Amino acid sequence: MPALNLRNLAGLPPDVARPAYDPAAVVTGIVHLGLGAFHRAHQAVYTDAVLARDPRWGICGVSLKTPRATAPLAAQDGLYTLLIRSTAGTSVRVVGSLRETLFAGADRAALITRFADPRIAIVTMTVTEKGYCHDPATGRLDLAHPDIAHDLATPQAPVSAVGLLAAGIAARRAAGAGPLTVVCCDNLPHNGRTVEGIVGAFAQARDAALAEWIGAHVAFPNTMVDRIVPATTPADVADAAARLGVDDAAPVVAEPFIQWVLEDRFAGPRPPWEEAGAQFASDVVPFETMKLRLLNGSHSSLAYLGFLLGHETIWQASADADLAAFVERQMEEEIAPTLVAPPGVDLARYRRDLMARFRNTALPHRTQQIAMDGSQKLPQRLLGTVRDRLAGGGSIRHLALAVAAWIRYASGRDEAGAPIAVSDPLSARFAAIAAEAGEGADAAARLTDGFLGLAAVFGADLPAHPQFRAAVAHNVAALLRDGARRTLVAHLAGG
Ligand code: CS2
Repeated sequence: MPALNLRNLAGLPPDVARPAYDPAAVVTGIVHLGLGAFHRAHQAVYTDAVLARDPRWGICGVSLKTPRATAPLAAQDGLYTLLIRSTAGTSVRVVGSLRETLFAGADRAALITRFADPRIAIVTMTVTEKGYCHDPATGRLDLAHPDIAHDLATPQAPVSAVGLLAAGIAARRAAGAGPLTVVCCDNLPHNGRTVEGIVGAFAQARDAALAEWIGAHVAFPNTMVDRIVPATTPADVADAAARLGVDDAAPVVAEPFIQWVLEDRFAGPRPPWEEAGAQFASDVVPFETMKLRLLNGSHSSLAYLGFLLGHETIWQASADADLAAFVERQMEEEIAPTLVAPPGVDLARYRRDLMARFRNTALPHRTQQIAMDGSQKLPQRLLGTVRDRLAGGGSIRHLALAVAAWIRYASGRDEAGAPIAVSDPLSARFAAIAAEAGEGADAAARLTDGFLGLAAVFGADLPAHPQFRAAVAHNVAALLRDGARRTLVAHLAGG
């Protein structure tokens, strides 16, 4: 079969939605760093929906680590399929907003030069939590990170997203190409402000005048992004081809739900994303805290406990009555009380809708995928909530079980004693802690002490908090002794 491209776009089957504009007539106005599935199912879709009205916002999509996405997309003129899956069926849409692709590993100089184009006004980013090379517990740049040390030593050949951004902004400043807006679309707390601090610290270490220019000319709005987008599987690739009648090597799959709330704080022009359903707000923090704590906090809880219980996907974990009862009670009793409802949002309804989204059987989302990089995710998903609960004198018994499930998972052996493929920047530390904890009666206490000693995750305050330490230790011991099922059942019976 021929591959999807601009020439065969018009001949696709009639039930395939396609761009309502001529992709060839679009001008590039956005550079996007991190060309993974999430970007292609989220920001690129909002942009696709407004290009007919305003063709200035084509996207130059950049892959940082591998050409896995850029190579097929370049061969397909940037076109790809979005398969939206629910129990009601699948809808199919070809997205055309990706007008250029670059692989930073091969096209670094071209990429840095791209920032100096005055028609480019926005840089969006989805580089995952660990891509910011920061300390997850504090949100500050980790100057000791090997990629950051490399990029400070050789600023013209950066390997990190932060170093690339700084090099690009320096080129823009030198060219007099005008102000820039950097829109972080990763699940970090106060993501705009956090990235502003990280990029500012990097620039400061490189060149104080650059840091000053960034302070005056680059805006970093906070955003809340939401859409469940599992990794694409070979079955999805086959399904896209069957529906299109041409091959697509880079389709993405997503749920029907989509949300984007952006702080209205841009340094220059921007696409009219509100016409595609995005919300602009003066304060995004209540939206973002709600989403990180309720959605992502529950997702991680389902992933760790679900994995230990033998569930491969989130919908299977959510169909487990004990586990569903646990995450519902965790949301209602411990997470929701820490939140301020954002304007127009009913938190009880939001929680119910989340459970329905998790139960989408048409969208297998692997617990192992969500379990990745827990060291980078726990602080904003579970530990901020723990801190607020402790400060207010509230119970943390559910949260402590979720944290213990992470420790049990990250220790690297499942309940049958088989190794777990733990993917995390700190996985070598985890393995050392687990080896040191060994077996036997005190293993749980040693494991708990070792993990709580990870300051990048827990900071200095939580390990010193007797209630938190005791609750986590109790649950780690129960998980090791009794297994996840008996621990969960006893937990639910315990009040
Ligand atoms: C998930 C998120 O992989 C994960 O850790 O929790 O990617 C989640 O699906 C999205 O944030 C939903 O918006």
